[in-house]
Amino acid sequence: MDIIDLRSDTVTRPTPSMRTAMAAAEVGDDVFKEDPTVNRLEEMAARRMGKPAALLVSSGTMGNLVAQLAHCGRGDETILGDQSHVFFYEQGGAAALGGIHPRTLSNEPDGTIDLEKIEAAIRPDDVHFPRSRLVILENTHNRCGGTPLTPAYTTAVGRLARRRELKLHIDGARIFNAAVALGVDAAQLAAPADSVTFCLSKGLAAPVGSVVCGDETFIARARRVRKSLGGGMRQAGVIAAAGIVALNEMVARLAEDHANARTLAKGLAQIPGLQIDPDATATNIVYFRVVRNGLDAQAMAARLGTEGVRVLPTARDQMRAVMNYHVTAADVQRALAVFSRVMKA
Ligand code: TLP
Repeated sequence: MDIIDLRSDTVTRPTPSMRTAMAAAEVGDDVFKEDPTVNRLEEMAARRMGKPAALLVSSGTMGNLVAQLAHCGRGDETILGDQSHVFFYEQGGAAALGGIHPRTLSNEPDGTIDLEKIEAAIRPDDVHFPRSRLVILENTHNRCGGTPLTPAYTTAVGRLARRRELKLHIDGARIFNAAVALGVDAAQLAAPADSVTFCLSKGLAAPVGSVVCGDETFIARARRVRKSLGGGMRQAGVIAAAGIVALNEMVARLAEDHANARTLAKGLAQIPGLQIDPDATATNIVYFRVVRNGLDAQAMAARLGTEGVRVLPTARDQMRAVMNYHVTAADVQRALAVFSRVMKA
Protein backbone atom coordinates (compact mmCIF):
# COMPACT_ATOMS: atom_id res chain seq x y z
CA MET A 1 0.00 0.00 0.00
CA ASP A 2 1.31 3.47 -0.90
CA ILE A 3 1.32 5.62 2.22
CA ILE A 4 0.07 9.19 1.90
CA ASP A 5 1.92 10.99 4.67
CA LEU A 6 0.13 14.20 5.63
CA ARG A 7 1.56 14.51 9.15
CA SER A 8 3.90 17.34 8.20
CA ASP A 9 5.99 18.84 5.43
CA THR A 10 8.99 17.82 7.53
CA VAL A 11 8.57 14.25 6.23
CA THR A 12 9.80 15.27 2.78
CA ARG A 13 12.80 13.40 1.45
CA PRO A 14 15.53 15.00 -0.66
CA THR A 15 14.83 15.28 -4.39
CA PRO A 16 17.06 13.50 -6.94
CA SER A 17 18.84 16.77 -7.78
CA MET A 18 19.50 17.35 -4.06
CA ARG A 19 21.08 13.89 -3.80
CA THR A 20 23.29 14.66 -6.80
CA ALA A 21 24.30 18.05 -5.41
CA MET A 22 25.04 16.55 -1.99
CA ALA A 23 27.27 13.86 -3.46
CA ALA A 24 29.23 16.42 -5.48
CA ALA A 25 29.37 19.15 -2.81
CA GLU A 26 32.67 20.93 -2.34
CA VAL A 27 33.26 21.04 1.43
CA GLY A 28 35.57 22.42 4.11
CA ASP A 29 35.49 23.06 7.85
CA ASP A 30 32.60 25.43 8.42
CA VAL A 31 33.69 26.34 11.97
CA PHE A 32 36.71 27.91 10.21
CA LYS A 33 34.17 29.39 7.71
CA GLU A 34 35.98 27.32 5.08
CA ASP A 35 33.06 25.39 3.62
CA PRO A 36 32.43 27.02 0.23
CA THR A 37 29.00 25.41 -0.15
CA VAL A 38 27.80 26.61 3.27
CA ASN A 39 29.17 30.06 2.47
CA ARG A 40 27.28 30.04 -0.84
CA LEU A 41 24.03 28.94 0.82
CA GLU A 42 24.36 31.61 3.51
CA GLU A 43 24.96 34.31 0.87
CA MET A 44 21.96 33.12 -1.15
CA ALA A 45 19.75 32.95 1.93
CA ALA A 46 20.76 36.43 3.08
CA ARG A 47 19.98 37.80 -0.38
CA ARG A 48 16.61 36.06 -0.53
CA MET A 49 15.66 37.52 2.87
CA GLY A 50 17.08 40.96 2.03
CA LYS A 51 19.49 40.83 5.00
CA PRO A 52 23.24 41.45 5.05
CA ALA A 53 24.21 38.09 6.56
CA ALA A 54 23.00 34.58 7.36
CA LEU A 55 23.91 31.50 9.39
CA LEU A 56 23.08 27.85 8.67
CA VAL A 57 21.73 26.00 11.70
CA SER A 58 20.54 22.45 12.16
CA SER A 59 16.83 23.12 12.68
CA GLY A 60 14.10 25.72 13.00
CA THR A 61 14.15 25.24 16.75
CA MET A 62 17.88 25.95 16.86
CA GLY A 63 17.39 29.01 14.63
CA ASN A 64 14.75 30.51 16.90
CA LEU A 65 16.81 29.70 20.01
CA VAL A 66 20.00 31.16 18.55
CA ALA A 67 18.09 34.32 17.57
CA GLN A 68 16.58 34.73 21.05
CA LEU A 69 19.94 34.16 22.75
CA ALA A 70 21.63 36.61 20.38
CA HIS A 71 19.02 39.33 20.96
CA CYS A 72 18.37 38.86 24.69
CA GLY A 73 20.28 38.52 27.94
CA ARG A 74 19.22 36.66 31.07
CA GLY A 75 16.09 38.15 32.61
CA ASP A 76 15.07 39.90 29.39
CA GLU A 77 11.54 39.39 28.14
CA THR A 78 10.22 38.31 24.76
CA ILE A 79 6.68 39.12 23.60
CA LEU A 80 5.15 36.33 21.53
CA GLY A 81 1.89 34.62 20.63
CA ASP A 82 0.43 31.98 22.92
CA GLN A 83 0.01 29.73 19.87
CA SER A 84 3.50 30.34 18.53
CA HIS A 85 5.79 27.42 17.82
CA VAL A 86 8.50 29.09 19.91
CA PHE A 87 6.23 29.12 22.96
CA PHE A 88 4.32 25.92 22.31
CA TYR A 89 6.74 23.44 20.81
CA GLU A 90 10.31 24.42 21.62
CA GLN A 91 10.54 23.08 25.16
CA GLY A 92 10.88 26.58 26.62
CA GLY A 93 14.49 26.40 25.45
CA ALA A 94 15.03 30.17 25.67
CA ALA A 95 14.00 30.08 29.36
CA ALA A 96 15.84 26.87 30.14
CA LEU A 97 19.11 27.79 28.45
CA GLY A 98 19.05 31.58 28.33
CA GLY A 99 16.99 32.73 31.31
CA ILE A 100 14.72 34.54 28.86
CA HIS A 101 11.23 35.29 30.13
CA PRO A 102 8.34 34.74 27.69
CA ARG A 103 5.36 37.12 27.80
CA THR A 104 2.60 35.47 25.80
CA LEU A 105 -0.27 37.37 24.21
CA SER A 106 -3.23 35.66 22.57
CA ASN A 107 -2.89 35.02 18.88
CA GLU A 108 -5.85 36.09 16.77
CA PRO A 109 -7.25 33.29 14.57
CA ASP A 110 -5.20 34.66 11.64
CA GLY A 111 -1.91 34.33 13.54
CA THR A 112 -1.50 38.05 14.23
CA ILE A 113 -1.17 39.58 17.69
CA ASP A 114 -3.19 42.72 18.33
CA LEU A 115 -0.89 45.75 18.03
CA GLU A 116 -2.43 47.47 21.05
CA LYS A 117 -1.83 44.35 23.13
CA ILE A 118 1.82 44.33 22.07
CA GLU A 119 2.18 48.00 22.94
CA ALA A 120 0.49 47.49 26.33
CA ALA A 121 2.74 44.52 27.13
CA ILE A 122 5.98 46.48 26.71
CA ARG A 123 7.38 47.10 30.19
CA PRO A 124 8.23 50.53 31.50
CA ASP A 125 11.70 51.02 32.98
CA ASP A 126 11.06 49.88 36.55
CA VAL A 127 13.13 47.71 38.89
CA HIS A 128 10.17 45.37 39.36
CA PHE A 129 9.99 44.36 35.72
CA PRO A 130 12.07 42.37 33.28
CA ARG A 131 13.28 44.38 30.31
CA SER A 132 11.16 43.92 27.18
CA ARG A 133 13.62 43.11 24.41
CA LEU A 134 12.14 41.18 21.55
CA VAL A 135 8.84 40.66 19.72
CA ILE A 136 8.47 37.34 17.89
CA LEU A 137 6.06 36.75 15.00
CA GLU A 138 5.47 33.50 13.09
CA ASN A 139 4.91 33.45 9.31
CA THR A 140 3.11 31.35 8.20
CA HIS A 141 1.45 30.68 11.51
CA ASN A 142 1.40 26.95 12.04
CA ARG A 143 -1.15 26.53 14.86
CA CYS A 144 -3.34 29.28 13.39
CA GLY A 145 -3.94 27.22 10.24
CA GLY A 146 -0.86 28.08 8.22
CA THR A 147 -2.05 31.65 7.75
CA PRO A 148 0.37 34.08 6.11
CA LEU A 149 1.06 37.39 7.86
CA THR A 150 0.91 40.28 5.39
CA PRO A 151 3.70 42.80 4.75
CA ALA A 152 1.36 45.54 6.10
CA TYR A 153 0.87 43.80 9.45
CA THR A 154 4.54 42.88 9.79
CA THR A 155 5.56 46.43 8.92
CA ALA A 156 3.24 47.80 11.60
CA VAL A 157 4.76 45.49 14.23
CA GLY A 158 8.27 46.40 13.05
CA ARG A 159 7.50 50.12 13.40
CA LEU A 160 6.09 49.61 16.89
CA ALA A 161 9.10 47.54 17.95
CA ARG A 162 11.55 50.16 16.63
CA ARG A 163 9.66 53.04 18.24
CA ARG A 164 9.83 51.26 21.60
CA GLU A 165 13.44 50.10 21.07
CA LEU A 166 12.64 46.41 20.86
CA LYS A 167 13.90 43.97 18.25
CA LEU A 168 11.64 41.93 15.98
CA HIS A 169 12.33 38.29 15.11
CA ILE A 170 10.24 36.32 12.63
CA ASP A 171 9.96 32.55 12.91
CA GLY A 172 9.63 32.17 9.17
CA ALA A 173 9.87 28.38 9.16
CA ARG A 174 7.39 28.54 6.24
CA ILE A 175 7.98 32.12 5.09
CA PHE A 176 8.26 30.99 1.45
CA ASN A 177 4.76 29.49 1.72
CA ALA A 178 3.60 32.92 2.89
CA ALA A 179 5.47 34.67 0.07
CA VAL A 180 4.01 32.35 -2.59
CA ALA A 181 0.48 32.59 -1.16
CA LEU A 182 0.59 36.40 -1.00
CA GLY A 183 2.49 36.84 -4.26
CA VAL A 184 5.27 38.87 -2.64
CA ASP A 185 9.02 38.40 -2.15
CA ALA A 186 10.06 36.74 1.09
CA ALA A 187 12.40 39.73 1.53
CA GLN A 188 9.37 42.00 1.73
CA LEU A 189 7.94 39.89 4.55
CA ALA A 190 11.29 39.89 6.35
CA ALA A 191 12.11 43.58 5.79
CA PRO A 192 10.56 44.90 9.02
CA ALA A 193 12.39 42.30 11.15
CA ASP A 194 15.85 42.43 12.71
CA SER A 195 16.14 38.68 12.25
CA VAL A 196 14.31 35.88 10.51
CA THR A 197 14.66 32.10 10.59
CA PHE A 198 13.46 30.00 7.68
CA CYS A 199 13.51 26.25 7.18
CA LEU A 200 14.98 24.35 4.26
CA SER A 201 13.68 21.05 5.58
CA LYS A 202 9.92 21.59 5.44
CA GLY A 203 8.06 22.38 2.22
CA LEU A 204 11.37 22.98 0.42
CA ALA A 205 12.20 19.29 1.00
CA ALA A 206 15.86 19.56 2.01
CA PRO A 207 16.85 16.83 4.50
CA VAL A 208 18.31 19.13 7.19
CA GLY A 209 18.74 22.79 7.92
CA SER A 210 17.37 26.21 8.67
CA VAL A 211 18.92 29.61 8.13
CA VAL A 212 18.95 32.60 10.48
CA CYS A 213 19.32 35.95 8.71
CA GLY A 214 20.05 39.44 10.02
CA ASP A 215 22.73 42.10 10.06
CA GLU A 216 26.45 41.35 10.38
CA THR A 217 26.68 42.15 14.11
CA PHE A 218 23.66 40.01 14.94
CA ILE A 219 24.93 37.09 12.84
CA ALA A 220 28.37 37.31 14.50
CA ARG A 221 26.64 36.95 17.89
CA ALA A 222 24.40 34.19 16.53
CA ARG A 223 27.50 32.32 15.29
CA ARG A 224 28.98 32.37 18.80
CA VAL A 225 25.70 31.15 20.29
CA ARG A 226 25.39 28.39 17.70
CA LYS A 227 28.85 27.12 18.65
CA SER A 228 28.00 27.14 22.36
CA LEU A 229 24.89 25.08 21.65
CA GLY A 230 27.02 22.48 19.90
CA GLY A 231 25.77 23.56 16.50
CA GLY A 232 29.13 24.29 14.89
CA MET A 233 29.09 21.75 12.09
CA ARG A 234 32.17 20.86 10.10
CA GLN A 235 31.76 19.67 6.46
CA ALA A 236 28.17 20.93 6.47
CA GLY A 237 28.40 21.67 2.74
CA VAL A 238 26.90 18.22 2.21
CA ILE A 239 23.72 19.57 3.84
CA ALA A 240 24.02 23.07 2.41
CA ALA A 241 24.17 21.68 -1.13
CA ALA A 242 20.63 20.37 -0.72
CA GLY A 243 19.61 23.72 0.74
CA ILE A 244 20.86 25.52 -2.36
CA VAL A 245 18.78 23.22 -4.57
CA ALA A 246 15.81 23.84 -2.23
CA LEU A 247 16.07 27.60 -2.75
CA ASN A 248 16.65 27.32 -6.49
CA GLU A 249 14.10 24.66 -7.39
CA MET A 250 11.51 24.18 -4.67
CA VAL A 251 10.01 27.58 -3.88
CA ALA A 252 7.66 28.19 -6.82
CA ARG A 253 6.18 24.68 -6.59
CA LEU A 254 4.80 25.43 -3.11
CA ALA A 255 1.76 26.79 -5.01
CA GLU A 256 0.91 23.15 -5.86
CA ASP A 257 0.84 22.29 -2.15
CA HIS A 258 -1.47 25.24 -1.53
CA ALA A 259 -3.84 24.15 -4.32
CA ASN A 260 -3.86 20.59 -2.94
CA ALA A 261 -4.57 21.92 0.55
CA ARG A 262 -7.60 23.83 -0.72
CA THR A 263 -8.92 20.76 -2.54
CA LEU A 264 -8.49 18.66 0.58
CA ALA A 265 -10.16 21.30 2.78
CA LYS A 266 -13.14 21.62 0.43
CA GLY A 267 -13.50 17.84 0.26
CA LEU A 268 -13.28 17.42 4.05
CA ALA A 269 -15.99 20.06 4.48
CA GLN A 270 -18.39 17.73 2.61
CA ILE A 271 -17.80 14.78 4.96
CA PRO A 272 -20.32 14.41 7.82
CA GLY A 273 -18.60 14.30 11.22
CA LEU A 274 -15.76 16.59 10.14
CA GLN A 275 -15.78 20.33 10.68
CA ILE A 276 -13.66 22.80 8.74
CA ASP A 277 -13.88 26.24 7.21
CA PRO A 278 -12.29 25.58 3.82
CA ASP A 279 -11.80 29.32 3.21
CA ALA A 280 -9.42 29.39 6.17
CA THR A 281 -6.87 27.31 4.25
CA ALA A 282 -4.41 29.74 2.65
CA THR A 283 -1.21 27.70 2.39
CA ASN A 284 -0.23 24.04 2.84
CA ILE A 285 -1.66 23.36 6.32
CA VAL A 286 -5.20 22.07 6.89
CA TYR A 287 -6.69 21.81 10.38
CA PHE A 288 -10.09 20.20 10.95
CA ARG A 289 -12.23 18.97 13.82
CA VAL A 290 -13.67 15.53 14.39
CA VAL A 291 -17.19 16.05 15.74
CA ARG A 292 -18.48 12.48 15.83
CA ASN A 293 -19.42 11.17 19.30
CA GLY A 294 -17.14 8.42 20.48
CA LEU A 295 -14.45 9.16 17.89
CA ASP A 296 -11.48 11.21 18.99
CA ALA A 297 -8.65 12.44 16.79
CA GLN A 298 -6.23 9.81 18.07
CA ALA A 299 -8.61 6.94 17.23
CA MET A 300 -9.42 8.44 13.86
CA ALA A 301 -5.73 8.88 13.01
CA ALA A 302 -5.19 5.22 13.87
CA ARG A 303 -8.03 4.14 11.55
CA LEU A 304 -6.80 6.36 8.73
CA GLY A 305 -3.34 4.91 9.24
CA THR A 306 -4.56 1.37 8.63
CA GLU A 307 -5.86 2.63 5.26
CA GLY A 308 -2.55 4.26 4.35
CA VAL A 309 -3.30 7.88 5.23
CA ARG A 310 -1.21 9.42 7.99
CA VAL A 311 -2.39 12.61 9.71
CA LEU A 312 -1.39 14.29 12.96
CA PRO A 313 -3.81 14.53 15.90
CA THR A 314 -3.21 18.01 17.40
CA ALA A 315 -5.90 18.01 20.10
CA ARG A 316 -8.55 15.60 21.38
CA ASP A 317 -10.90 16.60 18.57
CA GLN A 318 -8.51 18.23 16.10
CA MET A 319 -6.24 16.95 13.35
CA ARG A 320 -3.73 18.47 10.99
CA ALA A 321 -2.91 17.52 7.41
CA VAL A 322 0.05 19.18 5.66
CA MET A 323 0.58 19.08 1.92
CA ASN A 324 4.08 18.49 0.68
CA TYR A 325 6.28 17.59 -2.28
CA HIS A 326 5.35 13.89 -2.19
CA VAL A 327 1.58 14.46 -2.13
CA THR A 328 -0.05 14.68 -5.57
CA ALA A 329 -3.51 15.89 -6.57
CA ALA A 330 -4.44 12.21 -7.09
CA ASP A 331 -3.26 11.41 -3.54
CA VAL A 332 -5.59 14.12 -2.23
CA GLN A 333 -8.54 12.44 -3.96
CA ARG A 334 -7.47 9.05 -2.60
CA ALA A 335 -7.10 10.50 0.90
CA LEU A 336 -10.58 12.06 0.68
CA ALA A 337 -12.06 8.69 -0.26
CA VAL A 338 -10.36 7.15 2.78
CA PHE A 339 -11.66 9.93 5.06
CA SER A 340 -15.19 9.33 3.74
CA ARG A 341 -14.95 5.60 4.30
CA VAL A 342 -13.57 5.94 7.82
CA MET A 343 -16.25 8.45 8.82
CA LYS A 344 -19.03 6.21 7.46
CA ALA A 345 -17.74 3.13 9.27
N1 TLP B 1 7.04 22.29 13.35
C1 TLP B 1 6.75 20.88 13.31
C2 TLP B 1 6.33 20.39 14.68
O1 TLP B 1 7.25 20.79 15.64
C3 TLP B 1 4.98 20.87 15.09
C4 TLP B 1 5.68 20.63 12.27
O2 TLP B 1 5.51 19.46 11.91
O3 TLP B 1 5.02 21.59 11.84
N2 TLP B 1 8.65 27.02 13.58
C5 TLP B 1 7.51 26.52 13.08
C6 TLP B 1 6.42 27.46 12.72
C7 TLP B 1 7.37 25.14 12.90
O4 TLP B 1 6.23 24.67 12.44
C8 TLP B 1 8.44 24.28 13.23
C9 TLP B 1 8.31 22.78 13.07
C10 TLP B 1 9.60 24.86 13.75
C11 TLP B 1 9.69 26.23 13.91
C12 TLP B 1 10.77 24.01 14.20
O5 TLP B 1 11.46 23.44 13.17
P1 TLP B 1 12.39 22.15 13.41
O6 TLP B 1 11.46 20.99 13.44
O7 TLP B 1 13.30 22.18 12.24
O8 TLP B 1 13.10 22.36 14.70
